[in-house]
Amino acid sequence: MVISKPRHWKAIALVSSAVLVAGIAPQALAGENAPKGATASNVAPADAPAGYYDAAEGKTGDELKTALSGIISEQEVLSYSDVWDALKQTDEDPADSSSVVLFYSGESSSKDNNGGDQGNWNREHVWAKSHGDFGTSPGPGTDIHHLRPTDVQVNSIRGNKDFDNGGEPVEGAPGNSTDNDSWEADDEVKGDVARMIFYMATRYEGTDSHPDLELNDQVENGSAPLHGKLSVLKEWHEADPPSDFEKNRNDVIFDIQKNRNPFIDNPEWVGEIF
Ligand SMILES: [Ca+2]
Ligand SMILES: [Ca+2]
Ligand SMILES: [Ca+2]
Repeated sequence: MVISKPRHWKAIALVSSAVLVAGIAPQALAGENAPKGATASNVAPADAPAGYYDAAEGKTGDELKTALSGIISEQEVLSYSDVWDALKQTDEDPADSSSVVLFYSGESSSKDNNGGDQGNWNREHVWAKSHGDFGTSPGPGTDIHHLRPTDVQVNSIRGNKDFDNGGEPVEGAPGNSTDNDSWEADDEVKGDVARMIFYMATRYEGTDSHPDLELNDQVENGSAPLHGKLSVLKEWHEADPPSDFEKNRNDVIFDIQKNRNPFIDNPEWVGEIF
């Protein structure tokens, strides 16, 4: 059940400022996913713990990517059924602890509205799981860094398309566009998409039992372990820097899965690696 469309982040910024002036710790989350009137149900974002990225210190290019891959590969691995409960925490609506914010549309939906029917939300694989054909067994297909609660029908329309600009507005998520071979995410989540794809390409290097995931500059990648388009995703990353909602999500995932998305913590690393 869709109950509201939270997009009014400026009001939250004002509330945060007022709270600061009053000398009380600001806990409201500013960002595209913080609805008007949001109150503190999540704590403010934290940074990576001291030392987390020490092994990446001073490195650039492929050496940096290898170091980051080693750091973020130290993680808990969830089952696909664990993912339901995890997403209820990672994507909780800051204005309503009984709801999640749906990806792409920005709408709010009851946590209990998960399922496979029209009007439900389900588990969107932002890195399309057919790209590398890894399915939903524990591994990349259950990695909550790139899994998001999404309206069933919107998820179905996105399918396994690569990301690119262009197309017609998507029914049920009109800020997003699609054509026969690609998906353009809403401006509010363009950078979120990009950083999730960069995370997947860095985490999965073929050094364990999972495929080496990488980016290329194409669409229609099919079942190859590749996702496009690199040039567009780099633009999206620049245009939409990490929001407080996205940073908080990284912290919640760190609690659950025990690893972080380095490109949310250090956006400049995208240009060093990709
Ligand atoms: Ca296209
Ligand atoms: Ca964003
Ligand atoms: Ca890789």
